[in-house]
Amino acid sequence: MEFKYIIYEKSEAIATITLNRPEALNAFSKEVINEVLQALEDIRTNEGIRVVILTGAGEKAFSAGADIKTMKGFNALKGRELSLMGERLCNALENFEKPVIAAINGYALGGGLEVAMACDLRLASERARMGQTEINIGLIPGWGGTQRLTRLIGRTKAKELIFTGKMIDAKTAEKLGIVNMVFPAEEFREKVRQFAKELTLKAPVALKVAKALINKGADMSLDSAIALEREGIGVVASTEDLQEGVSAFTEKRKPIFKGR
Ligand code: DAK
Repeated sequence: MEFKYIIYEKSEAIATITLNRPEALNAFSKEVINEVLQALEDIRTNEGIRVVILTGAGEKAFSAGADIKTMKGFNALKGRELSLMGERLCNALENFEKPVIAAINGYALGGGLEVAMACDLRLASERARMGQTEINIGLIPGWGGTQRLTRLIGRTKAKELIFTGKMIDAKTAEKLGIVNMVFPAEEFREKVRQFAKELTLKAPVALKVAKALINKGADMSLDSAIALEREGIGVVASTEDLQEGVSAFTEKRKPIFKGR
């Protein structure tokens, strides 16, 4: 597959999508979004790939958000189109049937943070800076940020970040629960890879079902969500991988899961 705005690599059951417009701090244009969606479709149908890493090229940015330069002369139709593109990308990441890790190597601002929040886990370099900065250009988050940020950290802090448009550092983001872990910049890529590698060794069906239950259950009543969990565990209980896990445990060896 040939790409112009992303780098797409596959090795050791991990696919890495690198947003590759460092001269524009990896801002999301329509073309970037389309290429990420194409790569995701390739990963979806590739049984050998178990985990996805989404990151940014260069040392400076994961992504500085939607491409502000394309917003000149904006109107309702163009705004709607931009909204649809971002929604498609965020929904594709959130509903993707394999774990997606956002590796936040630098700035994650506006739409950049919104895309990272649609991923399952966020690992940050200590150099990373994050913010819903849209208010500074007279806008609000438009790719789900008002909702995903609020669900992640609660209304009080979400309002503070969205109303002020201020940037926070990686450690503050970790304390707030926006990122899972922070690593030193010089070992960031390696640490992310190690983390992803661990996930490649877990049972793929169990990961897929756990992800769906956590995502769908969050918007349901506890009773309905627990009923859904019961159905989910029914699916996982019928996998060959569960039998492999049980055998490995009793034989005191590491399991080899096949995703069946
Ligand atoms: N878009 C396009 N280009 C960008 C960009 C962006 N978001 N951010 C940076 N760049 C470009 C800069 O223009 C500059 O390009 P040249 O001038 O060299 O051609 C290059 O990247 C390097 O940036 P700087 O020179 O500014 O670098 P600094 O280190 O001085 O500053 C910075 C770094 C991250 C503090 C600064 O670049 C900055 O403040 N950038 C803007 C960040 C931001 O506000 N991001 C939020 C974007 S708004 C919608 C749905 C969703 C959205 C909008 C509408 N609807 C449904 C209607 C989403 C909106 C956003 O994401």
